[in-house]
Amino acid sequence: MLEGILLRGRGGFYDVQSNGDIWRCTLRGKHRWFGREILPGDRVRFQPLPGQQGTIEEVLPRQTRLVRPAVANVRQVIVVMSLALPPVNWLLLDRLLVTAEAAGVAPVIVFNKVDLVTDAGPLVPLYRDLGYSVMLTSAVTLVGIEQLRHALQHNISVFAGPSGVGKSSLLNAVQPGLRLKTAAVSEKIARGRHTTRHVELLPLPGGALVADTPGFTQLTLPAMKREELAYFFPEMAARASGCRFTNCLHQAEPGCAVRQAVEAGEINRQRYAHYLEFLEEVMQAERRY
Ligand SMILES: Nc1nc2c(ncn2[C@@H]2O[C@H](COP(=O)(O)OP(=O)(O)OP(=O)(O)O)[C@@H](O)[C@H]2O)c(=O)[nH]1
Ligand SMILES: [Mg+2]
Ligand SMILES: [Zn+2]
Repeated sequence: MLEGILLRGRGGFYDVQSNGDIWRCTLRGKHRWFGREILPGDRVRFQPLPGQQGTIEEVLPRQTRLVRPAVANVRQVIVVMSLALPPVNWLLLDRLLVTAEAAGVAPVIVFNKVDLVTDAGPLVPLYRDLGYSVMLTSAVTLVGIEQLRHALQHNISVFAGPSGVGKSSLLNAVQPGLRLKTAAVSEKIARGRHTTRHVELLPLPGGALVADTPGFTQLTLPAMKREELAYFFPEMAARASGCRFTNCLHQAEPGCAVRQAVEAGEINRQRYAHYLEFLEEVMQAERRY
């Protein structure tokens, strides 16, 4: 038996990377898999067959599982936003950060298309101050590409962000010859569909596995208790112990250290507004369970 990582599954075939080779596998005993899922990123055990083929016998326990994109064992989400067109979707950025943290996956924020702006704007340093890893890149001038390449090494990463921000272009810049399809923002809108459609892990030199994903702007927050949300906002988590009530949700409670920090300008108002919006959503979802 060999062990490997599933890169992609399509049409009943599963490509598994093991010791630098790719094995084309099928699933042993279809009925045994009923109701069980197998995702790119899953570590699997397979019986090797002649001609670099095999049968997958077992999926090993997962460390993480992202819902969108559905990839297992992801170590980091590269959240890509564009500083030009399309403009930064700050709400989606915060949503992606919360989603990543809740799944136990480290977020890396990439502000792309720096070649098109003279000033990245006041909110970009905010995220670095919050403790996030922030990169400024250009797939055209290749600014920041080496840093991005380095971050991808020996890791399973997924790229996420709206359509047209340059996720595929960045991967092409990281790995010349990859030739992922890209398309102008205007064409994407005109065609009304994404350039990147299937989710698969691409093996890059340096032991990197990366998933390019179709752009999206809709994303449901993962199920969580309302008290948990503030943990995923570092600036609030750091102050919550100063609140009068231990179960403070930082809405309108008296003696709330988070609100005081917002009033004092120590917590960014937009971030706080997003927190309140997400809190509503989390509470709505709680009622459905
Ligand atoms: N000027 C400039 N243009 C860029 C940069 N990165 C990407 N683009 C352009 O932006 C457009 C969209 O790039 P894609 O790589 O297709 O975007 P994507 O995020 O993969 O989009 P989807 O696959 O639809 O989700 C293309 O026309 C790219 O050439 C950049 O750093 N600078
Ligand atoms: Mg793409
Ligand atoms: Zn509070």
